[in-house]
Amino acid sequence: MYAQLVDTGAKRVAAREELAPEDRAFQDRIDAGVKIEPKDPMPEAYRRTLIRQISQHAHSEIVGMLPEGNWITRAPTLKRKAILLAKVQDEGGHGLYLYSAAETLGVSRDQMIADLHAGKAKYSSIFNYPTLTWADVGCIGWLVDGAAIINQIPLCRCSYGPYARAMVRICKEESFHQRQGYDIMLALCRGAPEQKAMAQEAFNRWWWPALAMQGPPDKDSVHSAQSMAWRIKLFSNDELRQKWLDQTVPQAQFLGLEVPDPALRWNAETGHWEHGPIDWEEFYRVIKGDGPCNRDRLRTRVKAWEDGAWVREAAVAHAEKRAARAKAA
Ligand code: BYC
Repeated sequence: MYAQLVDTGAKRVAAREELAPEDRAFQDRIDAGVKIEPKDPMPEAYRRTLIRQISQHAHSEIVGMLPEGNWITRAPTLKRKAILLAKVQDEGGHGLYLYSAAETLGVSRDQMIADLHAGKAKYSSIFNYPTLTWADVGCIGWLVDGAAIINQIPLCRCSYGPYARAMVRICKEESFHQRQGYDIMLALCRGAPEQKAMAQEAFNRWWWPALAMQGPPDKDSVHSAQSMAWRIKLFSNDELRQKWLDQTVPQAQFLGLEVPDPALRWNAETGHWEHGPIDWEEFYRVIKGDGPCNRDRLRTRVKAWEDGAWVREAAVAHAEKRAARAKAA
């Protein structure tokens, strides 16, 4: 309903016998675990699905620098500031690897950024929430990077070579990000009652958006079935959400934090935690542009792009001069 910005043309997953011979050959390569490389033949819908997902992923990394960047000047100690600076820089690097991976599919970075700035391309819902206290920085690292790792480790084995290789580098850094977030929460929860209260208050605000960020429930997920058939996704949204829940609840218990979900329960039969209903209306409102910080995030990105125009122009002028000099020589 709120999807299909990039219409892949694939409304349902076609059975093998319905596929054209070249698409069947492609599917056989995917099923055999062969990595697809940029110059290999690929169905147009596969290429467009990858551009959609990888560019959105890149935008999430870049917009994801903003909520934490807000705390660099106010980090409580020099050590925390140095760690946070490194983390936010890492996110910028992740965005650049991912834009490069998407460019191998024939789309330019300028086009992807124009789509983001025009509000046509999405980025993760989670970055449309504000960071009101230092504990929010802890919650982002622990909960959001924790969710990102669960989503991204399988992507290291996805079918498209450049995306899978970019994810290997990214995942190495994400695990440090999650640990730094948990470390902030640990310090606050072992601190004064006011610090513990601040940790609980931030946790209450981040819990539900973090639970929703793996995407709509499987029954409403538009792209999952086809993306899983192409091994662009290896796990469904609900499977990823369950893994995150099972990992995170014991971590919250260790911190002594109360999960803000009265319906949360351990199911001894399945061996999994179960959560109460997620407010999907809020999720869709946020991804449509009406979250608490959507306008602010986009305004900041557009301003950064415009303020940086002179750097891009200078780089182009320098490259042209070098090329002209090389030609003359
Ligand atoms: N926010 O059919 P579905 C990070 C959209 S970076 C916004 O299930 P799909 C980090 C979806 O795009 C985190 N939109 O889609 C960075 C689709 O709309 P379109 C980012 C969402 O693609 C810095 C529609 O809803 N990670 O963690 O099969 C600092 C229907 O959904 C969201 C990635 O991008 C959402 N949360 O599955 C710290 C990982 N969820 O495109 C941390 C790569 C869904 O048709 N991406 N939508 O207009 C993926 O794995 C998949 O794209 C998703 C969604 C699981 C996110």
